[in-house]
Amino acid sequence: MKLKTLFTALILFSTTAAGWVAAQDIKPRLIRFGYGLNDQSNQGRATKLFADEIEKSSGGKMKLRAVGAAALGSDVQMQQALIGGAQEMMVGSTATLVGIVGEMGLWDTPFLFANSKEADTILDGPIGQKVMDKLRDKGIVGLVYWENGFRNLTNNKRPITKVEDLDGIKLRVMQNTVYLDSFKTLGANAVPMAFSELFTALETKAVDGQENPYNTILSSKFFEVQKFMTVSNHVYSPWIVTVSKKYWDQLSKDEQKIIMDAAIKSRDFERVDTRTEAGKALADLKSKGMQVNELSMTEVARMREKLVKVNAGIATNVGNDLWQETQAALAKMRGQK
Ligand code: TK8
Repeated sequence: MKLKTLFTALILFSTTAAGWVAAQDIKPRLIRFGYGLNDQSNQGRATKLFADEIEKSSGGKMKLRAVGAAALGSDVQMQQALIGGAQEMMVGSTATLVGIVGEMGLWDTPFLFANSKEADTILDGPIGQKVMDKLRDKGIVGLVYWENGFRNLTNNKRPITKVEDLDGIKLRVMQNTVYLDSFKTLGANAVPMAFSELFTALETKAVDGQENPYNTILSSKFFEVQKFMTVSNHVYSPWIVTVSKKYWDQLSKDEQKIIMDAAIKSRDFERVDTRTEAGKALADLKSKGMQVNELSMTEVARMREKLVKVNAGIATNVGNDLWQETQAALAKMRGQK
């Protein structure tokens, strides 16, 4: 009898408004976080750390549900979901944001950064912030840049030892005009395509080649479907961690801080992890059977020479002020060495 009373009381309590609100409060805030690579990749590892940090520092009140391998969609599809508020967060290439914020095309400038120190300084400094802040008006909040890395060419036709070797190679590029123009200028038959479709396209020989950092060539197992790799380091590409502005604006200042602090930790971890992996990846890729050659200094210089006219177009598209400011900041850093 006593037990039955308690039971009834419990049911009554849990169905009252107060009980319902209390239950809602305990429910963790679930953040859907999408990314394009698999969970074994540098992107996957940093996402795991980011998720752990958020859960830890929110005392379990906030939870990141990370979904890799583009299972929530390609970079472009996820960006749209963020803008619409159907998805909370993602990490992906800045290159795929160029259609939304033209200034993002700055990072796709071939040979913009000479090394990762230059990349970190510019991306984490006022210029990187300025470009990131442009996203807000479009419904996206940028938090931090992660390293995707310096990109190298792979293909199934031949080793690229000189610019002319790119002639007619069907090369998948990221979906923006800078990449398209750059590789067309170099003579390749550039095909824009979402990353999520790339492995199959290489496997079925719909395209001959692609370009990505060592880490991705390794983690996405492109070595299984690509014979030649050419070390060209033709561009440094960043990833960017972003939040739906609709979601961000609903969060308290404390909740925003938890996410931001975790994002900074994930960035610092990700860069070290990516660079460590990249340092070993070349040997790994060779041992997996890839035939690797390094583009000579002379050929790199020829490539840069050909791409000068692309740079003029980028300057116009991102705005001359931003272009000049970036060039000046780089010149200053290089002068200080
Ligand atoms: C992953 C992509 C990838 C990028 C590409 O979603 O598309 O080639 O390098 O990292 O953003």
